[in-house]
Amino acid sequence: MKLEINTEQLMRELHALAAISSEPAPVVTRVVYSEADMRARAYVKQLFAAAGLQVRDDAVGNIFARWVGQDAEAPAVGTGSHIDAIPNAGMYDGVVGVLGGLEAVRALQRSGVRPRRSIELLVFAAEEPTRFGLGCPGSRILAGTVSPETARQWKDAEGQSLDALRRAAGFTGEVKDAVLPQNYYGQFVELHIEQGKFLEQEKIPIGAVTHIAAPASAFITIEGAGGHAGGMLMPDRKDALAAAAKFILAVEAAAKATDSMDTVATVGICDVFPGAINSVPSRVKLSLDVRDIDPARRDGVLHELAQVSEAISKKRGVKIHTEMLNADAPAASDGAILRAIEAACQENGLQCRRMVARAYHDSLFMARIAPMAMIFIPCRDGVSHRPDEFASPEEITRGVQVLAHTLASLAG
Ligand code: HGY
Ligand code: MN
Ligand code: MN
Repeated sequence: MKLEINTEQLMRELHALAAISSEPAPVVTRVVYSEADMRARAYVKQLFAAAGLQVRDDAVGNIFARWVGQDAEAPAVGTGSHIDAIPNAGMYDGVVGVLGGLEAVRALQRSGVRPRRSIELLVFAAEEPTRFGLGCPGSRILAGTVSPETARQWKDAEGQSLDALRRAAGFTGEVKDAVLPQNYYGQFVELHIEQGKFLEQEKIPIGAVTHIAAPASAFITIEGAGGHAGGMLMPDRKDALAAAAKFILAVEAAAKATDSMDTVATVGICDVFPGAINSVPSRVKLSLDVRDIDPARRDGVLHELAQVSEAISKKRGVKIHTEMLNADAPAASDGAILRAIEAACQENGLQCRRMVARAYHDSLFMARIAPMAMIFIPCRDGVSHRPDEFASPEEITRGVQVLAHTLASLAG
């Protein structure tokens, strides 16, 4: 089945969406429930409606756009990704899976096929941890991996709850009704840029993702004693930033010390109080992000860092408090979907390699309620979460081609 992908239209839509941002181009920033996010949602929803899809929002802002199949009652085949973007991001992360998913559906519609099962395009409420410190709030909720009560109380840096923010954004209804029943989807497939260098280095156009690394994240607060940068003698100091520096280097060392390249750890946030040039820092708030496809190895790093905190606290007389945000299990893709992706590559004469997803994705949580797999396309130099993030129209088109064929074979 040869499918015509309308690359021009898809690229026009990608660039139009990229222009909807709370930062001037070429930066893309779209934090969930922000004004830019709401404009982006309106933009994609009118595209879905124009494609004749049945569109609905759930109580937290997950968007569902359904192409009803011949057997409307059968579990749908799901695809999709996210349109939220962290501060100072690029225009492809997540969006390729949403607008690419739409173009895959339109290509199937144009080819005249009518799938036996419905194909549903999903835009997750948010994939990025920017707002609540926790990634994938939307898919966590719809996959039922968190109690609706807990989710409603997730707070942002200003102390606004998810419940208040979602209502202010116009999402009504009960959060508990956003939880999907177990057999809602028969399968879920997500198209995404790799956000790594493997495919580009190997000159391979398509990745079939076998595992999604499991993230664990935390906030670490280090409380010391402030004082005058001139008057406070060194032996009298409990410098919270100097203690944080020791901890940050220990994070890097602990990730490097495991026997695997699959272990990664990052301190991405370092808020210093009072942050004055002539004042000894009294408090520092750090973020911690540790990932691995092997949860035991990842938890070993967390355990080691807990011991490091103890030692720093004793030696330097500072208090260190760790607030774990999440420690999720990794996800393994479904063999049958991987084979469908590989068959689609074969049909299109495209080389395909099985690989690991080192960034997490909403598919990590979709795996809790349906067989899941992901399709990766290369991105230049593996760059992502930066305005110079780039995937070429050809690479995106190949990804959409494979996704469309995979959806068609899964939806019968
Ligand atoms: O952090 C991640 O892995 C994802 O891009 N939010
Ligand atoms: Mn991202
Ligand atoms: Mn993403």
